[in-house]
Amino acid sequence: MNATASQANSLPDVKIDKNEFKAAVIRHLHCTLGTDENKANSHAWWKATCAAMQENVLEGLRRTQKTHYMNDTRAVHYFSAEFLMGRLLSNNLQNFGLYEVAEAGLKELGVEIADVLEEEPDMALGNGGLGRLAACFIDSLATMEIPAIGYGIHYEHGLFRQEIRSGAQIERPDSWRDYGNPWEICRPESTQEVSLFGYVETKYGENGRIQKEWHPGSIVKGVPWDIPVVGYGGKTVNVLRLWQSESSGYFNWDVFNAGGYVDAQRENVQAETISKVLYPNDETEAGKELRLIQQYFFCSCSLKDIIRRYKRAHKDDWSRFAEQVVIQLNDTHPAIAIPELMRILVDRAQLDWDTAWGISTKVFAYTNHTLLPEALEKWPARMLEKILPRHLEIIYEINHRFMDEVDKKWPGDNLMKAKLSIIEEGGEKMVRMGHLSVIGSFRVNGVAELHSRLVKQNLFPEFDELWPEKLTNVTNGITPRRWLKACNPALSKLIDKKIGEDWPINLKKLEGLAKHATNKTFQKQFMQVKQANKKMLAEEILASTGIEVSTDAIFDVQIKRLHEYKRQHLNLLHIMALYRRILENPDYDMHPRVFIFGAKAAPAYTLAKDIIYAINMVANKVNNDPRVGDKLKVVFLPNYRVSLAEKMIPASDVSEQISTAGKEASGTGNMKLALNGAVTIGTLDGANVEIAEEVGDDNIFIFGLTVDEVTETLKAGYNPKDYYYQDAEIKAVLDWLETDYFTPGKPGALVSIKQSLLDMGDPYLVLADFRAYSDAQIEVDKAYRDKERWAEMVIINTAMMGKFTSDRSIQDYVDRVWNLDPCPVSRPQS
Ligand code: CR6
Repeated sequence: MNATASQANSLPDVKIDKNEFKAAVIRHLHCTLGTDENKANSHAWWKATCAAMQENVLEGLRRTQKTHYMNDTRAVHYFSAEFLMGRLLSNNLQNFGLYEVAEAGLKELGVEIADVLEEEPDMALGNGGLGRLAACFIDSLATMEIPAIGYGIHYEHGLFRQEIRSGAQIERPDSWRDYGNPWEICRPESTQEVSLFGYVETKYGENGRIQKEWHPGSIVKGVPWDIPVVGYGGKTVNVLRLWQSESSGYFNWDVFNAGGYVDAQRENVQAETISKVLYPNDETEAGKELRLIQQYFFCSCSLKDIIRRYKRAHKDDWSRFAEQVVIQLNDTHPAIAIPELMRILVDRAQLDWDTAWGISTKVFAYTNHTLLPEALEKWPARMLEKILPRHLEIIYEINHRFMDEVDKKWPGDNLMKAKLSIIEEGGEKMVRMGHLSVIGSFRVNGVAELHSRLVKQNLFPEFDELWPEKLTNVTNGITPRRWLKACNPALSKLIDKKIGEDWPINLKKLEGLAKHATNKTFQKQFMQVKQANKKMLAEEILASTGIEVSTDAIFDVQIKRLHEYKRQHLNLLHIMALYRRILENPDYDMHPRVFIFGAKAAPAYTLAKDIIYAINMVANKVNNDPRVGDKLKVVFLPNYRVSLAEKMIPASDVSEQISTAGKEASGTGNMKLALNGAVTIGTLDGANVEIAEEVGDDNIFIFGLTVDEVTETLKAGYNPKDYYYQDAEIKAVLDWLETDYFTPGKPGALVSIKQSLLDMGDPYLVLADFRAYSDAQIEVDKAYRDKERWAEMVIINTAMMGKFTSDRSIQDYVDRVWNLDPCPVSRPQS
């Protein structure tokens, strides 16, 4: 299945030795940083090490770009408003096969590599799963030697840094490049200009053809920054190109002349603000003018960049454009690229509409990442008209022609037209970006089997009927280079010894571990690694929260954005129930457990912030209650991010994947945790379903309502109060929230959670699933106490995660969507 990856790559071959590496680091310490070994602090060592690495990276980049240019290859362009890259040094070292060389070299210079790596700020240009998926995908694309470019926004501030003060989340600005980022390269020579606002003039060309001319009210510059993306083996080095906005200093002459002076002033967005900050909303639509401008800004820059490159080889011959270019739209955030390409083809290149549409609909493919209605982007037509007047016209034209098609299929069916139209009428006229994406793309995919089925059945059933070939599935994946090899070196080495070293590019090989799952010696080795990882995490927990935890306890981990549908509050209610059971019966029989959370809440999502506060308040009480001792601990690790995930995941015993069935499109944390030997407790939602298929029912704890049962329950008129009155434990725990037991002197401080569950109708069925969850947790407890049985489960989980490498996802995209070939880049003989 991973033919491309395994063909294209052997294991990373070491190109430079320790002494050369040391010399390069020292040279950069002296000549790039102007310091020396005696004065340098960890930060300087980090920068010098990055600079030394960057020499190899840039050589690979040059070679790759030359190879791609010479071969004039078809390439995929991954358009994404988010790339959650995390740290790059350790990854780049690993991918070049130089990690051990660097570790030993630095040691000889008196420096610990771990301290150096800790200096690197995370590149947090994303919110959560969607952004991290984009980062995993570009890693796989480079590893599989596929010509690819990632296109996005060079946010000055990525996702906010989370601090916890008196239990509550405080947001602080993230500044990932305050002291300069050693990996990025500015390319001012490839600057693009982007138009905004203004008006459209209708003219008649010489041939009598109607000609549209957009007179923009404002023009901004987009300056590209390139981040090299090193494939495993260090052969292909692709690029992530991120656009930064700058003022163009352009005077709005046209608008001024047309008498729009006041408008011109009002519409003059401050150019620099466009790429200033990442919107911190996960899933939910931001609904802001600036957000739409951000989307258009990076799409327009990227399209112009692609076209510039295409024209270098093909001049004005558009006939081969769709052969050379495929653009993957990561959610609807870049959907505005569709009318932008049409505008360029029709207004600029003067192609007729049908030719332009023929090209455009062979270029775009769209990935849907959610069914949550509040996350499906819609923009007021009025807003589009103001910011992008020509694009609105084009969208109307696309829609008009599409409505004709609908009429052919369902003659005279106006309800159907209203349903499928890009324009939502009724209240304020809205432009549905999801519909635009489906209509303008040749392929649409969901991100897990279950999700893709629901996309077909519930979200876009009529589109599926109209174009039966268009909707498909590509199950998400994760890069095993970062999420096992780099983050869990001890386990990686154990695996290397057992099954050889090429599993990072052929993850199905992990299945070779399964036959050792019952082997006592191997179990012991595997669990020793887990224990050592738990010790490291315990130290981290102590350092960052002051909480002491026992590594003999079960480390039960829930890490993901905070959202009601992900149900961190279900976890919390269960913790409270356990606490109550212990108070009522000091001999309550359970294996000690540490519940560990990591989660950021969108700053405006009050209930999500309340849940964080509640977790911390409950933690405070439980952790300091002498009646509880080591049996139960609760830890909320602040500022959850990629680099923290890399420490938590290898140390986890239990993986909490407890979303309401039908709500989590896929999940990817579930894959990372299972890959590192955590056993899942989860609902039949998203990719959990496929994880269960791979590991088998005996090696996962599935509980709760299925998608169909959720639907039935809601249809039957779900009343959470029934559960409240019928289950004494649920009642006691919810009532507890209303007292000041956890918030001394502040009764009612946690009441919003109870209200959301009882008075607001418990939209995510927390109470309906509580008992099943609690029972499943009892099963987890039992299973853990049988050491051998648990070790077997853990090993099987790691062994059966082969399917979830992002190399497989990329291969699926290649086969089902992109239709392109790898382009091997040779490395110089050393
Ligand atoms: N929030 C899904 O919710 C999925 C990722 C990547 C999400 C999550 O289940 O794994 O995308 N959706 O496909 C959106 O961001 C819209 C996410 O990360």
